[in-house]
Amino acid sequence: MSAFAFENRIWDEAETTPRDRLGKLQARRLRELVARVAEVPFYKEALARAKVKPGDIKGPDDIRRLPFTAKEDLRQHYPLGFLAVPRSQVARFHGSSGTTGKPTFVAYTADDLELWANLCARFLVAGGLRPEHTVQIAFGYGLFTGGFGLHYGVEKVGASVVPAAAGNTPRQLMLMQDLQADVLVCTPSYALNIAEVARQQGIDPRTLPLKFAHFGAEPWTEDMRKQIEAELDLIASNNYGLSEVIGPGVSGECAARNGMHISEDHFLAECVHPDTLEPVARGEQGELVFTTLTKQAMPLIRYRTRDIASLDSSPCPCGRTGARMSWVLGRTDDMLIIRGVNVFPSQIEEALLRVEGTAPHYLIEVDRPGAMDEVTVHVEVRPESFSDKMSQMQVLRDRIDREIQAVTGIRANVQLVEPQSLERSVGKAKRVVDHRREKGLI
Ligand code: DLL
Repeated sequence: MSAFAFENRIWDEAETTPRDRLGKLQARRLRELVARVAEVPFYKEALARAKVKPGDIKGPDDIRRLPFTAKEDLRQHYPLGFLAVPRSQVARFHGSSGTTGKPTFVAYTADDLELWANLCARFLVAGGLRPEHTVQIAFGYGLFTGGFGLHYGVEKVGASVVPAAAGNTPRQLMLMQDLQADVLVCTPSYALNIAEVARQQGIDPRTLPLKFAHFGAEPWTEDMRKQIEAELDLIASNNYGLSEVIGPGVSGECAARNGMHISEDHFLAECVHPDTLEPVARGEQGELVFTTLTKQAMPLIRYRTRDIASLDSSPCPCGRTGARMSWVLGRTDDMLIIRGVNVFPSQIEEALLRVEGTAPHYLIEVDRPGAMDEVTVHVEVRPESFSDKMSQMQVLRDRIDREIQAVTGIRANVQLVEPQSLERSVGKAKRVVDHRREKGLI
């Protein structure tokens, strides 16, 4: 798709605030934020240690004087130690599922919910949503922020919602066809799952009524986008967010497709080296860090996302002035260190999608049977390319092997598996099984 394949519309004038004014607005909001969190025990202590008072904040760069907040800090103050308003002002809770079993809770006041709906409306409109659309939301509705966040965003724009929720794919197809949903909202991996189930039912996915899609909540790649757009014949946009910061609505793509505009009037973004925590040079990849400038119930200062991406604040032809973040390469906690080389699952995805005959379904298994790390990449073969002939499969395997080596620099053991043999997910896809972790080796 070329740039501006659909009309560029802007939801909120604030999205085009000139950058010098934006900087001043951020500084003022940052001062207010520091004053607001002064009674949150974690920040009270951290700000006292850093010897910073609200009046010390003169410009957005003064953010560097403030302390970081990590997921671990939220866990240590479980469940609601970061609440900055009286409990009676909380209108809703959400949470992110934790690997430890307990979620991390986030809270919203009524104003926070209103802001959230507006922020989702921003990226939805930037990605082509119009009031006349019918949007099928196939995200989980519950503690996960995907379902409710997008739901209220779509309603704010004035489009109609089909709150299908995640799962039951045959029913998704029925709803889509019977209600003529022309926009799909879910994870990119679930969109592929929907296309596959359609084919199994004898429906050509390209004949479904879908025209646009807004995907997010998991790392994916430009090649994956091409694949999904071709399979479902729609225009797919990427949007990003995380529950601790607000949920979806932190950033999203516009029609120019050159990164995801961050709503910088509400989230001050930094990109730091994950080890030194020093800012990386502009345009370099690093860990994204967000400060919630306006959130009331549970504001966070310098929250470390663990997401690796880069920032670009050069002008965008769409007129929005918010800096753009690149697509997320992956999370630092999903980064695999294989024989000393850093590898993100998204790089394996990129390599696989370059090879014709492979399906975009894969699972990376890592182990250390002896002294060395070993990586096995299980890759599904497309039904039309699957063959009993060893020689044909060997050629395919060799090509994948070469591509993985070219993209990541590591040798992997490639296992071709039959079509539809890997587990499908209805939400965030699980791409990695690391046996080294189970064995306590990492
Ligand atoms: O996934 C919020 C969300 C819902 C975003 C729906 C977009 C759409 P969490 O469950 O807290 O919140 O997970 C947040 O998901 O730190 C990233 O690692 C990843 N993530 C979210 N969006 C993207 C994206 C929601 N567009 C974590 N690309 C984040 C890559 C993403 N990764």
